[in-house]
Amino acid sequence: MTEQPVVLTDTRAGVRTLTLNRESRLNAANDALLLSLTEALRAADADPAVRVVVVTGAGRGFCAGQDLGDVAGRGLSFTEHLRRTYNPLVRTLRGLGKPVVTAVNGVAAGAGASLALAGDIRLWARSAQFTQVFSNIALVPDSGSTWLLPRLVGYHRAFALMALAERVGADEALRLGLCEAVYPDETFREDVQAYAERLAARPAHALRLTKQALNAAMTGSLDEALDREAELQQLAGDHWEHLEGVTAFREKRAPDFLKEG
Ligand code: T3D
Repeated sequence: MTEQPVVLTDTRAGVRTLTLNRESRLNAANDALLLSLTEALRAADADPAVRVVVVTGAGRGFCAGQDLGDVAGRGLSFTEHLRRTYNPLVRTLRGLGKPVVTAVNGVAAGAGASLALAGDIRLWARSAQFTQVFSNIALVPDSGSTWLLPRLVGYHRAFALMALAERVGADEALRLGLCEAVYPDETFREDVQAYAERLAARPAHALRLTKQALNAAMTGSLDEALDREAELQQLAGDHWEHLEGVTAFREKRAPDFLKEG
């Protein structure tokens, strides 16, 4: 019997969906999954037919974090392991030149919760859950959670979520700003595809520059952001997408940002 890939790839209408595929382990991450996902993200970035990337999970889980059955005897320190697997994954995901949607279909725990936060857009199914489970096994949050979570919810709430590892459901996630929208479980995959197709129809070059500006602004000063915006605006303004946007506005029609894609 042929073994199933740990990451499934599907492309429809400019949307590349990457599905974590270790269903019986709630898509807990082993090295094969982490390296395959990183590779798949890089391939999506390089493929001109792809305008938006969706990361989701097979079955009832999004990702249960590190596969705890895959740790013993791996012969790497924690530091080495993070540097070789999770860190390149998170850097690749956050640095992608295309919008990334994390479609959280079920439980997101540990590094899986970090991954759920790392998307540019986070869409949740009604039954999804988020838990900073690291302290249950006396580890510290990794894969970017210590950077992203306090920026979303503030230091104190982040610490409480990390210290108590309580599960956060969809309504609270929406209230806390851990996701942009919640959809019914029954229609989740179609709702995600429809959202991603809306993103795919937006101006790809301008969105790439927008991500660059926002990501840099998250660590810099207002002064630096103003200077960067002025530089990136020139790149956006010189691009055909801008001419199309302005022409469409004048002609009172919807812009077509796909025509040169
Ligand atoms: O380099 C390094 O190693 C450091 C990196 C660390 C990164 C991390 O992510 S550390 C955190 C690791 N993850 C966890 O500690 C999560 C452990 N899992 C849970 O706490 C719970 O399973 C969940 C909260 C995720 C879901 O609970 P529930 O009740 O919905 O499901 P369940 O029944 O506990 O799990 C279903 C199955 O998935 C079960 O297998 P079974 O009994 O049906 O054969 C369970 O053992 C398995 N599973 C769930 N999470 C993991 C897992 N198997 C391996 N590793 C897991 N992380």
